[in-house]
Amino acid sequence: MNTLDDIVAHALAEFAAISEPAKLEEAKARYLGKTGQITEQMKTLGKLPPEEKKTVGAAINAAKNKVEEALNARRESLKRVALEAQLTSEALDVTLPGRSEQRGGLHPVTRSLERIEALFASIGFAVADGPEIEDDFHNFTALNTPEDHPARSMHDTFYLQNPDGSVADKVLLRTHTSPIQARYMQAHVARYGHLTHMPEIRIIAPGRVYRVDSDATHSPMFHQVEGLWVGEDVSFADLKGVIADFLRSFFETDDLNVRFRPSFFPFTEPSAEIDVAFISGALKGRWLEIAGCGMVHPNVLKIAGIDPEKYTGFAFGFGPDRLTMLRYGVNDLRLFFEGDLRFLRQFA
Ligand code: 2NM
Repeated sequence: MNTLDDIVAHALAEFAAISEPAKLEEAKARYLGKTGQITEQMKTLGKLPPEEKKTVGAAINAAKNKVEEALNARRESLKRVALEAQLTSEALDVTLPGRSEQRGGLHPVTRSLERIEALFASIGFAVADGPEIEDDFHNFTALNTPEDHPARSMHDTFYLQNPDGSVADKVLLRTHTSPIQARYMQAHVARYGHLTHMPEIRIIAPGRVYRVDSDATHSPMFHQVEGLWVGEDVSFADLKGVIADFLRSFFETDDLNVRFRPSFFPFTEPSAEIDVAFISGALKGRWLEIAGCGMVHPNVLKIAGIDPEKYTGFAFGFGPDRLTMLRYGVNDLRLFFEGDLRFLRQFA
């Protein structure tokens, strides 16, 4: 093998071993650059006798062409490899499903509250609300609850603290939605108290309430819907009709027994617990305590400025959380308030 063949063989081997374009250009310089090996061969031509120039020149050119060809071929090959790599890494699967919108949904208790509001609206009840931070007067005193009642203790009720840590002057998280009704009655009397015949009060008061209590069936925050109907001849019979009708509508079944069991509340007299028993289905036969009710106590009417000799009223209170558990077959109240989307999505 002569020198030229050696140079070509080396160049070809070197190019083949290179996989980076920049390195390939450096290698090119070593053969074809100003001081490259092929170029140096060209420079020897001048010293040759004229008769050899032609053949040696032709051989050098042929070698140069081979090197250039190999160089170009390697350049193309590296370009192809780079393109393949880019196409692979940037591959786009146009058959993948798109990212769809995440649809929100109403909380199951909110769905119940909306149903309850709609059902009572259909028999003329307006929706009333009020503050969740209440004072002792509206939460207890106006509702005929005595000074020594257990609900008034620190043990049962969340009292607010002053910034220095001392207990605020009997400011609390409302323990029921009845203060809404107490406030509503007072405002009603302020507007219509001068009339010989005040318009009837027919409201429901839905909302969050707070008690110091927490287990599978009690949450420190839960919901209540209370109702109030005050007028000139409102009776316990009206109460029974309204409640029984509501429960059958809410549970969408007439297969329902409803019973009123004598009970006691400071703000009603007489008072009753309301039980339901489903006639069929998973819960069939068992009496379930579902609400409390009664005729509004004369003292409650009096404190609001309503004459109990002229007006009577009934009131009731139930837990929409519990109604929702029964309607959907949920067995742990806490699931409603943990915010676990795996649970909540089932109602969306
Ligand atoms: C209940 C049970 C019985 C009730 C009473 C009143 C008011 F303001 F008229 F006095 N509101 N709600 C009431 C009566 C609530 O919940 C178990």
